[in-house]
Amino acid sequence: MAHAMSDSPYHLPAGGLPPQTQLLTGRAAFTESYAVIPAGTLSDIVASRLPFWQDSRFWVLARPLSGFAETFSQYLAEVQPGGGSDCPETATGVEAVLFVMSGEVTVTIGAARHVLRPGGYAYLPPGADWRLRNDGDTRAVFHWIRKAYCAVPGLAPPEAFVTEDAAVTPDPMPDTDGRWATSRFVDPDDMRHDMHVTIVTLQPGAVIPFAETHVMEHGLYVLSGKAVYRLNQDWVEVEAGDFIWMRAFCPQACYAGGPGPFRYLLYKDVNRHMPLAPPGTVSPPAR
Ligand code: UGY
Ligand code: MN
Repeated sequence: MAHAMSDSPYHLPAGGLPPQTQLLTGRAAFTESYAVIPAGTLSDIVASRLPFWQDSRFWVLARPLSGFAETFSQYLAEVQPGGGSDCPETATGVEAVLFVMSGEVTVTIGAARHVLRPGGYAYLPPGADWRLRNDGDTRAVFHWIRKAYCAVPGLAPPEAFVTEDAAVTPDPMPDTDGRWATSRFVDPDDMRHDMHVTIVTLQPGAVIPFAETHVMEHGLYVLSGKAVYRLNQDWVEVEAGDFIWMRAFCPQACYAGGPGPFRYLLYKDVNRHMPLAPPGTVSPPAR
């Protein structure tokens, strides 16, 4: 499928189908603790369609999978001009983040209409009445991250909000002179939120200096730049348009390679107790 030129600062999926002359050697990997879905694998034949969406297709980058990452699903959505949905979400209790990479989408939340352009970000709480249309004249490409909201008695779910990448001042990580920084779209102290979708920026040569090993899962889409990423016991070279999916406790670190900043959209489940087996479902030890 041919696409109009884009001036997006983020890497977009090309679609199409590789030629018969292409070698099979590539960087796609699915291991016990991480998956790498390189940009070049997002071809026409691996895209899905969804009910009640018109002129749209979706590259499913992550989904709950037993024995692997379990808390979220992430789609790279492509909506043609005039396309969209009046019934985008068909499950109940689901919250979402939309992050626009190219084109223009109109997101209506209740009675409020928002036009989101590249860098546009929307948080949609569980039960939000929302719809989406591409009223522009080029394809729109955006991330759609879905999570079953973990409600807590006594805590109301968060309200919907819309913002953009450029409106958020990246929060420098300690002792890095801002060479590693995180754009946070919600207050980390706000316990109503059970997922953070942030943008991490590392300047060329900056590093995550230890193998983070944590209970939270990640979906990581490289928006721009390149790096060598440490995933469990492997060093993996990644570039703009690649997706990394990390299981809980997958050790992770990186060196940013330059020449430009290495930036990625990062999903992380946060702020909730770990679910335990209900009483009575665990057998007492045999006597
Ligand atoms: O917040 C994080 O877990 C983040 N530093 N992880 C990452 O970038 N891989
Ligand atoms: Mn992490």
